[in-house]
Amino acid sequence: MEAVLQVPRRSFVREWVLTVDHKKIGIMYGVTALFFFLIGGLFALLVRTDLLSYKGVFDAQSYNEFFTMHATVMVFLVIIPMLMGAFANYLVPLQVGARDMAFPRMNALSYWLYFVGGITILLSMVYGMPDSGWTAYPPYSLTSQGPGMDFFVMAIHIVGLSSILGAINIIVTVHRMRAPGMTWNRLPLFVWSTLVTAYMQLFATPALAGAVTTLLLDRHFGTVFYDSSAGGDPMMYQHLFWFYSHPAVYIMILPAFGIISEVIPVFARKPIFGYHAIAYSSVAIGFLGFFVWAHHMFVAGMQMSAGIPFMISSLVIAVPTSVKIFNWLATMWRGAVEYTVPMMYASLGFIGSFIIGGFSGTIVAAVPLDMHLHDTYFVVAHIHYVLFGGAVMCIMAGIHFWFPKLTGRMYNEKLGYLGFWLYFIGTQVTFFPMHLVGLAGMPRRIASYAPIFQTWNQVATIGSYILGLGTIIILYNLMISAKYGRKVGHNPWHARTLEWTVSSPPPEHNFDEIPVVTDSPYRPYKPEELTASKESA
Ligand code: HEM
Ligand SMILES: [Cu+2]
Repeated sequence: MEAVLQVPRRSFVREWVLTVDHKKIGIMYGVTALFFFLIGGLFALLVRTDLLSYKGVFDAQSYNEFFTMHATVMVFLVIIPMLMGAFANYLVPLQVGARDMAFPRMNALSYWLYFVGGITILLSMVYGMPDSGWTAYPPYSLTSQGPGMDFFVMAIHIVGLSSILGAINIIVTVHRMRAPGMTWNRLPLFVWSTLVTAYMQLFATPALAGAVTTLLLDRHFGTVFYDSSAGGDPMMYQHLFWFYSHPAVYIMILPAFGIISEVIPVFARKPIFGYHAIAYSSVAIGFLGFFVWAHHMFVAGMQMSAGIPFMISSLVIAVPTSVKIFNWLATMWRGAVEYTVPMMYASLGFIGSFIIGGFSGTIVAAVPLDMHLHDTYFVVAHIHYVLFGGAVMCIMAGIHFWFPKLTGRMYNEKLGYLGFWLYFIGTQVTFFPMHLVGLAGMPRRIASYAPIFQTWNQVATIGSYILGLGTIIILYNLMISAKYGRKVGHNPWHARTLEWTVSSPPPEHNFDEIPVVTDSPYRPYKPEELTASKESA
C-alpha cells in the first residue's frame, strides 16, 4: 500500500483537468457553482437595487436582462450542479462503499459540459443577454432581439446533457456498486434522495430540450410551433417547459432534503425518526412531481376541468413533504441537540424557512387563490423561501458539515455563526415583505411599480445587501479555513456514514479494502461511543 500512496506530485493539468476521480470532479463542480453563485448573486443585487425606487433605477431592458440572468444562472448553473454535481458526486460513491462512480470518464465529461454551458452564459454577457425570464415563454422569447435567447437555448442544451449524463452515473452506481451488506434498508438517506433526483433528471430533462429546440426553430428556421397566427400554440411551450421545470424544483430540493437527513441525526445524537418514511416519501415526491406541472398555468387559459385535478395533485404532494418535516422535528425532539454551524443551517435556517415556503406553495396551488396571486410578488416570496430558505440553506449546512472531510480542517466557528445569522436574518428581511406587496397586488418582473409599494421594497433591498455581506463572509471563512483552519481527525462529528471511516481528505481509491456493512448508519449512539470517537477526532 505504501508504495501506491507515494506517487510523485502531478501537474495541475493532470491533477485536476484530466482527473476522473469523483471527489476531484465533485470539488470542481462545487467551486464552479460557487463562482456562478457570485455571478447570479450580483444580478440579484442589481435587480434589488433597481427596485429601491418605484420609478426604477435602470432602464426596463436592462432590468429584464438582469432578472433573466439571475434566475437562469441560479437554477441551471448553481443549485442543480451544486447538489447533483458537487454533493452527489463527492458523496455517493463514498457513502455506498464504492471506489468511484460507475463511469468515471463520463463523469468528467459531464463536468466539462457544465463548464462549457457556463461559459456560454458568460459569453452572453458580452454579446447580448437573454431577457424573457428563465421560463422563456413565447411569444416574447420569439420576438426578443439580439443573440441573448440563442445563447440561452445553447446553454440549456449543453447543461441539460451534462445533467443527464450525471444522472445515469448516479443511477448505475447506486444500483450496481453498493458494498457488500449495503442493503436498501441501510442506504444513507442522502443516497436515497439523490437516486430519486437522478431518475427525475433523466425523465424530465428531455422535455426541456424539446421546448427550447422548437423555440430555436421558430426563431430562425421558419417553423410556427408557437405562432398562433399560423396555427401554432404557445400553450404547448408552457406544457413542455413545466413538464421539466416542476420536476426541476424537486431536483433542487430533494438532494437538499437528503443533506438535512444526514445532518440532523448526527447533531441530535439520535437515530433518524422514521427512516423508511423519509426514504419512501422521496420516492413519492419524485413520482407525484411529474403530475402537477400545470399548476403553473392556472391563468394561462386553462379549463377548470383541467385545473382542479392539478390543484389536487399539487396539494397531495405537500403530504410526503410534511412527512419529512415531521420526521426531522421528531428526530430532534428530546435529543441532546448540538447547535453547531451546520445544525443551525439545518434546523432554524432550513426547517424554519421551508415551512413558510411549503405553506405558501399550498396557497398558490389553490386555483381561486392563484387567480389573484399568479405573477405577483407572492410567487416570488414562495420560490425564494423554498429555494433560498430551502435549497441554499441546505447547501450551506452541507458545505460546513463536510468541510472537515474535504480539507481535514475545521472552519472558523465565530465566522461560521456570523455567516449563518446574516443569512437567516437576510432571508427573512428580503423575502418576507414580498408576501405583503404580492398580496396587495404588486406584479413580478417589472422595473418600476406603484409608489405605495416602495417602503417594503426598500426593506427587501436592504435584506438582499445583508445576504450579499453574508455570502462574502461565508466564502472568506471557507477559503481561509481550508488553508489555516484547525486540523481535525477523520470524524470530528461522530457521524456514521462510510465517508467518515476513511481519512480526511479520503485517499484517491476511497477504501483500502471495500467495507462490509453490517448495520444501519442511524443506529442509536452508546455513551462510550461518543467519548471514544472524541479522542480519535
Ligand atoms: C408544498 C409543495 C409546493 C407546492 C404545493 C408548490 C406550488 C407552487 C405553485 C402552484 C406555483 C405556481 C404559482 C404561480 O405561478 O402562480 C409555484 C411556483 C414555484 N415554485 Fe412551488 N410549490 C411547492 C414547493 C416548491 C419547492 C420545493 C420549490 C423549489 C425548491 C418550488 C419552486 C417554485 C418555483 C421556482 C416557482 C416559480 C416558477 C416561476 O414561475 O418562475 N416550489 N409553486
Ligand atoms: Cu410547480
